[in-house]
Amino acid sequence: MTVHNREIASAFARIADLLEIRGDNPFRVRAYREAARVLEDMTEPVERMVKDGTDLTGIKGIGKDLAEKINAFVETGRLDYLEKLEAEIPASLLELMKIPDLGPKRVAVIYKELGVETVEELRAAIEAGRISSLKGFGEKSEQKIFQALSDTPNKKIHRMLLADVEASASAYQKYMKEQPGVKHVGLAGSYRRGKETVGDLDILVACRDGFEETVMASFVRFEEVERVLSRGPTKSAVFLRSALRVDLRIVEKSSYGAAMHYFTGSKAHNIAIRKLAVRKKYKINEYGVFEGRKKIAGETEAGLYEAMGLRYIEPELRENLGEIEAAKENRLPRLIGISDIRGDLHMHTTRTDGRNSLEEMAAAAKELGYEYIAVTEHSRKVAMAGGLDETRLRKYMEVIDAENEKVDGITILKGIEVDILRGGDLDLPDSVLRDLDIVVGSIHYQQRFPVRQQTDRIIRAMDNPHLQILGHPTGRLLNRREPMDIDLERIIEAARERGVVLELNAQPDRLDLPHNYCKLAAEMGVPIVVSTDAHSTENLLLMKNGITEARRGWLTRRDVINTRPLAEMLGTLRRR
Ligand code: DGT
Ligand code: CA
Ligand code: CA
Ligand code: ZN
Repeated sequence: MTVHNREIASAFARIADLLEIRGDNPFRVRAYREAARVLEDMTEPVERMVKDGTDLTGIKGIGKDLAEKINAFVETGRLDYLEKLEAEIPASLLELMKIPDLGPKRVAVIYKELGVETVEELRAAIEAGRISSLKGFGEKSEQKIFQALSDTPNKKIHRMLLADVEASASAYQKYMKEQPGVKHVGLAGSYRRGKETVGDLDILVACRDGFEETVMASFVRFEEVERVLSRGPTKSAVFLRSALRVDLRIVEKSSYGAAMHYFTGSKAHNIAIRKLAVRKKYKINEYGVFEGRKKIAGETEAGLYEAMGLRYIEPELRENLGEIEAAKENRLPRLIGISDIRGDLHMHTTRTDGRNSLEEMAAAAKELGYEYIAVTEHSRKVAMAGGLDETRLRKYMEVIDAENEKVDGITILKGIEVDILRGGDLDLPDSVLRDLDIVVGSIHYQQRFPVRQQTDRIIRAMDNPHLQILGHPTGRLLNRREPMDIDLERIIEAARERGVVLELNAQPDRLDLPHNYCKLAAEMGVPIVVSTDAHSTENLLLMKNGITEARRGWLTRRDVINTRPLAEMLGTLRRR
C-alpha cells in the first residue's frame, strides 16, 4: 500500500481542526497545520524517506512527535491519534466549521452547550432561538449564521477557482479607484499570490484623510454585493452574488506597502519574514518595519524588502518554500511572463469538440502575436468529443496544410492529443503519429488504477518515441477530481531520460502539472510547455492562468519551450 504526502497532510489538517474544536493548545494546533502545509507542497515522497530510514525531523516543520506519527502512518496506514480524536468528536462538526462566521471555537461552544452536531440541528437550534442566548454569540451572529445556512443549503462550501474570481476582482478594484479621495486600491491575499483557488478576496484601500467613511459606504454599495457581513470604520466584509466573500481594509498611505505585504501573505511567508526581522532586532507588522521607535519602511513593498536586506519577492513565490533564502542570496528566479510566450501547442477546433474553426483559431492566435500554434484534436478513443481515427486525421492534416498555405504570419503545426490507452499503448498507429509535427499524449479514461500500474502505464506510453509531450500529467480537476495515483518523481525522471516535455495545462480547473512539480521538473532538467487546451478563441487567453501557475512553480523563460522561436522550439522536442 502506498501512503501519499497528500494523505498524511490531510490527516494532520484534520487533527488540527479536531484539536481546535476541542480547545487544545494553540501551538499544537498550529504545529499540525503547518506540518500539513509543508507535506502538501513537498514533492519528495515521505513514504520513501521513511523506508530509506531518513530522519524526518530534517523536514521543516516536522518535530520528533510528528516524525513518529508519520512513521506509524506509513507503516500501518492509520493514525491512532487521529482515530482517537475522531471517536471523541463528531465528524459533522468539521463541516459546521466551514460555515461563514463559525470558526472552530464557536463550533465547540455550540457543540458543548447545546449538543449541536449537524447542519440540521444547527438550523433547529437557531429556529428555537437557542444560539443567540449563548455566550459570545448574540442575535446578530445568530442571524448571520442562519443567513449563511440559507445561502449554502447543505452543499459543501468550497473555495472558488481563481479564474472565476478575476472579473469581480478587477471590476471591484476599478470601482474603488473611482471613488473620491481614493489613492491606492490593492488586491491582496491568495488572489494576488495567484493561488489556484481563493477562500476570499482581500482588498486594501489608502485614501485621503477624512474620506474613510465615504470609501466604506461605496464599498458596500458595489453593484455585485448581495449582503453586508460586517461594517466598521476601517474594516468591512461583504458577500457577492457569485458567493465570493470580500474583505476590505482601509490603511494609511504611509503604511500601504507594509499592509499590502502583510495581507498578501501567505501566512507562512509572513511568519518567516517576522522571524528574520526579530533576528535583525526589528519589528515588522502591517504598519511598517521599525527599528526601535523609528519606522524604517512601510510606504512601499519594495522598501520593506530592502529594509529586510532582501531582494523583492514576487507574490507568486510567497509561500515560504525557500524564497526568503533565495532572496537573501540573490538567487531568485527571473519569473516567466505572458509576453515571453510565442505559441500555443494544445487546442481543439470544430473538427472535434472545439467551438471555433481552424481559421478562427489561427486568426485569434495571430492577433495575440503568436508565431505558431499546434492544432491537437482528440483521438478516436475519446468518442464523446468526436475523436479522430487515422482516416479522418489524415484528411484534417491536408486541411491544415492548405490553411497553412493561405495564412501569413503564423505557422499552424499538425498535432494530435492522442489518448493513452489502459495498457500504455497510444490510440493511433505510429504510421500516422510519425507524420505529425506535435504529439501530445494524455490519459482520459481509467484514472483510478493503483499507483504502480498507473505510473507504469504512463512510462510505457512515453516509451513510444512519437510521444513528445505528456498532457495534463496528473489528471486533477480542482474541486472535482483528485490527481491520479502516480509516482510523479519517477515519471519526471522517465521523461528526462526520454526527452519528453511535460505540459502545464492552463485550464483554470486543471493547472496541471501543479506548481510544486513544475519546480521539481525544472530542477531535474525537464522542460515544460504551457498550453491552453483551448476549445474556443477566447480560451486562448487562458495562457495567462497557466503562466501564473508556472510562476508559482518558479519557472523562468528558459524552462518553458513555447517561449522559443519555432525552429528552436521544435529542436527541443525529442527526435523520433
Ligand atoms: P484564502 O483567503 O484562504 O484563499 O487565503 P489568504 O492567504 O488570502 O488568507 P486570508 O484571506 O485569511 O488572509 C489574507 C492574508 O493576511 C494572509 O495571506 C496572510 C495575512 N494573515 C491573515 N491571518 C494571519 C495571521 O494570523 N498571521 C499572519 N502573520 N498573517 C496573517
Ligand atoms: Ca483571502
Ligand atoms: Ca480574508
Ligand atoms: Zn485532454
